[in-house]
Amino acid sequence: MARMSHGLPTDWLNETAQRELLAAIYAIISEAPLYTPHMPRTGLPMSVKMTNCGPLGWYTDQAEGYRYIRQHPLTQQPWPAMPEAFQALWWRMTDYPDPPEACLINYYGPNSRMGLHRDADESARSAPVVSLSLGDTALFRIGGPKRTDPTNSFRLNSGTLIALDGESRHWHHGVDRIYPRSSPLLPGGGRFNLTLRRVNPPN
Ligand code: MD3
Ligand code: FE
Repeated sequence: MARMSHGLPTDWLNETAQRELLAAIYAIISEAPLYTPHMPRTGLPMSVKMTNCGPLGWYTDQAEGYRYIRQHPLTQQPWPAMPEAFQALWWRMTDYPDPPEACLINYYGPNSRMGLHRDADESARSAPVVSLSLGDTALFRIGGPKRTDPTNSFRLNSGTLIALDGESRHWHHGVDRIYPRSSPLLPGGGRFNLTLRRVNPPN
């Protein structure tokens, strides 16, 4: 594993591995379609579309806000099982003793972005987060524990794996933009990001 200038452990998947994971994502979406999440209070739609696999999935709507739920909000079915190949990314990037409980699948179109935020909906506060980027390159921004801390930006291109662990787990971060047509991986263009998470502390 390498450590980039931002200090986070990173690794890369080759094109064959990327295509295999992409096929698994399309299989999940055929059962658990992408939905548009809505912000708490304002009810404004997010520009990123989402779905999940694994026992728990991240969701937000105007009425109840950010949370993890066990069923797809539209189909009411349990989230599809997490493919072994996704769990393997977790074991490859962390030495956390328990398997991930949630895999959020974010889809970014040409105009999608994600504002600066912290991930704070998991009670397993010391567990790492593992992220995989597939498709178009994203301009990612990461700051510090305070919203006003200085930030660093770097590009996440297709096949990049990052583990957010220790202090970085609680830092502000966001996606400023994606670079349309920067990758040939997705037939219709755009970017998928997988985030593997532990939600509940181990027993
Ligand atoms: C840094 N997703 O879903 S992944 C999110 O590219 C999210 O879709 C972004 O932020 C995306 O919440 C970034 C990389 C990532 C994930 C979790 C983090 C970076 C993080 C948690 C803490 C600090
Ligand atoms: Fe996040």
